[in-house]
Amino acid sequence: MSLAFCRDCFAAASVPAKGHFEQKRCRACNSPRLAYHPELDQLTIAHVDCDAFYAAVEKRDNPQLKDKPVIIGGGKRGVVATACYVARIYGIHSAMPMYKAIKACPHAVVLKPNITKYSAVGREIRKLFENVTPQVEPVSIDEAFLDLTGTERLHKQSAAVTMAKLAKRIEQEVGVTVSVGLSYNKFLAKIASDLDKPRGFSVIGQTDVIPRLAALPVSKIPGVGKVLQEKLKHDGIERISQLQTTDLGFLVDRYGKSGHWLANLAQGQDTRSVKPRSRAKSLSSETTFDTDISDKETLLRHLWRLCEKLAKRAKSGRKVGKTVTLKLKTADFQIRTRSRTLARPTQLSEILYVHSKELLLAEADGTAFRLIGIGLSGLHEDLEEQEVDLFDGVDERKTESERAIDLVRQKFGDQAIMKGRGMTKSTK
Ligand code: DCP
Ligand code: MG
Repeated sequence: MSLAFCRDCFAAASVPAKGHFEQKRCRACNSPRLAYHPELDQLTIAHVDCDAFYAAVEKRDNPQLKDKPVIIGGGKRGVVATACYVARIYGIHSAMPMYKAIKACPHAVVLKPNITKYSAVGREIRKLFENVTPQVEPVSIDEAFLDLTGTERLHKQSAAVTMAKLAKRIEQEVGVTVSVGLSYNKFLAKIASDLDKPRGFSVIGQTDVIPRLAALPVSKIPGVGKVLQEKLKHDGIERISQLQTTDLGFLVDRYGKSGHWLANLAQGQDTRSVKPRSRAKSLSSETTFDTDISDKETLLRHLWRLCEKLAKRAKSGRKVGKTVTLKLKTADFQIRTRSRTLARPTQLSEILYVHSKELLLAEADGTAFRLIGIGLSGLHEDLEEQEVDLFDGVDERKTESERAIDLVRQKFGDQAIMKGRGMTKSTK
């Protein structure tokens, strides 16, 4: 397999046995889009991310917008969701307040997001991913990790060529462009996909990992948010090169577990595997009591814990579901199930709790129960987060606070925040 090829016609380019690859254009089609890396035939972990995704879909559907600066955003939060690459020339970026964006580029075309449409496009793209490998881990509406290990024999080409062909196919069949990062682990693949946007194809191997990372600011490390960036800056660390040379003991002293994590990533070490989503159609969680329970408050406390547990599993599998089912087993082993279908799918414990609580209160008439369980069915994947993360009769502040807590737990672990309802007698 070749170490260089053309990303337009896929012709192999020859690489001199010694010395640098200096060919500028494809000898077959004259395209300048050549891919070369000394380890090109060995790297199999890819990250794919669509370019200016929402804006790209809108441009696809209205060719008059093709060369215009397009901003998608506004709505409730009044911020930019994304800006096309023309608009980015004016300094516009995601999460910028809309008024600032319009000030920077008054002639921009501003469109409200159509999440339903973007989700459908996201699903179409995912099907194409799954054509090349079953090992696809979607990360968000427009990005995924692909593990192509072992596909070389099947496709009779390197993972690199498979990915370049996939990118071309997405352009032709879906009408949006993507950027591909190829490496030997997820962290590096993700870093790589961002290096050459839009329509990019970047490769990071063992031979160049250290200098490639060294050139980047720490903010490029996924998971290094504003707070950690500030703390690092305070310690004089702004670039990954500095993490590479800082004493591990110092990093661990200052940042605990995160110090280890940062030090490993700075060397390009990441042991996470690509995890395809499970295809479960329902999730459930139940508990059998040591002694039968008839007290409402005690049952509600158990119910809340189960809701939290179920929500956690739904979130980690990125699932949302529409039907909530309460299961009870009486002291004499009679099973009662009560279900409710929600107006909108959810994965939030607050919403699960509000509905299952009503179901439970209708049953908790003094009967002694030996088991309580909760289930969520009608599952599908949570790619339409903005669409499904609605309130369904639950206090909006509660759902927002649940999202905020999730972020903290993701970073610092489950014990970082416990909700009072699971610990005290209050079941509000
Ligand atoms: N998005 C959003 N709000 C944000 C960031 C993103 O609503 N703060 C939405 C709009 C994006 C989509 O998610 O189109 C994908 O996010 P990306 O971060 O991948 O950004 P883009 O695909 O728009 O641009 P890029 O080419 O940088 O990936
Ligand atoms: Mg994107």
